Amino acid sequence: MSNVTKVELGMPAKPMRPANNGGPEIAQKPGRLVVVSNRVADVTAKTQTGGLAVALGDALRASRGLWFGASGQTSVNALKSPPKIDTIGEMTRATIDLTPEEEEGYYYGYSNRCLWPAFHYRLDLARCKESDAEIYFNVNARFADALMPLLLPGDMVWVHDYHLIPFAEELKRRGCASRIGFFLHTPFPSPEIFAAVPQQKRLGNALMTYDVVGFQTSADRDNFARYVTTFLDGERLDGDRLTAQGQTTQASAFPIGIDAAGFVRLAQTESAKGPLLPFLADDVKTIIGVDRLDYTKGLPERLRAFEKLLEIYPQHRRQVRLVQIAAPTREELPVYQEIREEVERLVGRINGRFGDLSWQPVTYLHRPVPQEILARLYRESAVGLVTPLRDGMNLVAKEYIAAQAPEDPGVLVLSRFAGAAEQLREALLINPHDTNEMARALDRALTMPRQERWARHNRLMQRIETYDVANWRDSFLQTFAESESQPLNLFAQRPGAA
Ligand code: GDG
Repeated sequence: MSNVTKVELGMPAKPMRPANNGGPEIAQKPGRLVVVSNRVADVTAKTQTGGLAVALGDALRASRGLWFGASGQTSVNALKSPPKIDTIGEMTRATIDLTPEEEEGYYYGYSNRCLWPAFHYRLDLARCKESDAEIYFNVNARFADALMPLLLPGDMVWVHDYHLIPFAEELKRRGCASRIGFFLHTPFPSPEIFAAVPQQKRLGNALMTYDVVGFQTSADRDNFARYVTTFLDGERLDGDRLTAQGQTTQASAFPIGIDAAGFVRLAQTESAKGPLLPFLADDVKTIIGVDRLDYTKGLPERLRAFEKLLEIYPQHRRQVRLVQIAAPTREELPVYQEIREEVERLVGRINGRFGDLSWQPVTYLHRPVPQEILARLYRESAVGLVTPLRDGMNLVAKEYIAAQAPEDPGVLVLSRFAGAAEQLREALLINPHDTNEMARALDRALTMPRQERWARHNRLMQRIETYDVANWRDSFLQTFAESESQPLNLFAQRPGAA
C-alpha cells in the first residue's frame, strides 16, 4: 500500500494541521469564539448526533464562547423580545425568535427558495423575490442588533452559511471591530450562475466584508474569486487574498470532515453488539443511500440507475437491494412535496416491476433513523451510493467509509458534483445525470474483488481520518486567528447601504 501524501490535490495551498485527537486548539491570539448560525444546535443533548455541533461545541467551551442564532420558534412579539440567554457549562447560548413573516421571507423565501437552489445550480427553481430579499437583509440587521451588546473586545465571530451572508457588513456598520469569518456549507456556483441572482452585487459585496471566507472546495473558492474579478471589478492578490470595492478578504478552501474516530467507534460497537440487522440477514447485498429528501441529492436519478442495473444486469436480480433512508426536510415548500412524490412513484415502479413475493428491490423510509442504526446500515452495506446533482461536501460519503469493516470494506459510488469528490478520488466517481454510467459503476462495485476494495478503502480512510471535523475547525480558526479585522469601507457603492 502506498503512503498518502499529507497535502492532497484540492486541499488548501497551505498544509493543514494533522488530525487533532485532543481538545480544540483555537485562537493563537486570545479571544472568545462566537459562532453565529441560522439555528443553534442543542448543545445540552447528552448524545450529540452531528459531528459539526460537537466540534463547534468543544471550541466554544474551550474559549468560554457564545453560540448565537434563531431559536426555531416564531412569535408575533419577536421584534420586541430580547435574546434568550442560557449558560450551559462553560459556554453561552443566545437565541432570538423570528416573527412568522420573518420566517417566511428570510428562511423559506429568500434563503430556501432563492439562494439554496441558485447555489446548487438550479436557477429554474430559484424564486428571488425582492420582498423576500428585503426581509432577509432586515433579519440579518436585526440579528446584528441583538448580537452587538453581547460581544466583547477580541472576540472572533464565525458566521455559518447562506442564511447570513450580510451579517458581517451589518455588524461592522454598527461599529464592531472583531474579526468576522464566514463558512459556506453549500457550493459557491460558477460566477455566471451567481450573477443571475438579482441581489448578487449586494451579496457579493457583503461577502467581501468578512475577514476570512471559507469554502468547501478549491473549485468553490475559485468560482468566488472569478466572480469577484469578473463582476465586482476586483483583483486576486497573493495567496488566497481578494480585493474589491475597497475591501480585502482571505478566501480559502476548508473541506469539512466528520468525527472519523467517533464514527468508527459507533459502527464497531454497534456491530459487535449483535447479529446483522434482521432484515439484512440474508445473502442479498445491500446498496445504501441516506439523504435529506432534497432535490439536490439526485434521488430520482439514483433510483433510475438502480432500475437500469436490474434491467441490464439480470444476474443481480434477487441478489441486491437498495435501502434508501430519506429524512423529511423543508416540507412546507411545494418543490419538496413534488420531489417526494417523484421518489415514491419510482420506488413503487421498481418494486412492482422487478419484485416478487420473496424479494423487494427497494426498501424506502421517509423518516430519520437513529445514528447508531445508520452506522450499522453503512457497515452492513456492500455499496454506499451518493449521487447528488450538486453538494457542498456530503458527509454521508465520509460516514459510509468510516463505518466499513477494514478487512472487508464496501465500495463508495460517488457523484463527481459532490464537494467530497475533490478529496475522495478512490471512490467510483460517476455523473449522476448518466443513468448507464451509474448502473455500470454499481455492477463494478458489487463485483469488485476484495483486494481492490481494500486498497481503495485504505486510502480513503486515511484521508478521512486526517481531514476530520476537528482538523476543519482548527484550520479555519488558525487562518482566522492570523487575520486582521478590516474596517468597513463606507465609501464603497453598496446598494442598500444605510
Ligand atoms: C449541508 C450541505 C455539507 C441524514 N439522514 C439521517 C441523518 N442524516 C445525517 C447524515 C449526515 C447529515 O445528516 C447530512 O449531511 P450532508 O453533508 O450529507 O448533507 P446536508 O444536510 O445537505 O448538509 C452539505 C454539510 O452541510 C456540512 O457542511 O456536507 O454539502 O448541503 O451527517 O448522517 N442522521 C440521522 N438519521 C437520519 O435519518 N441520525
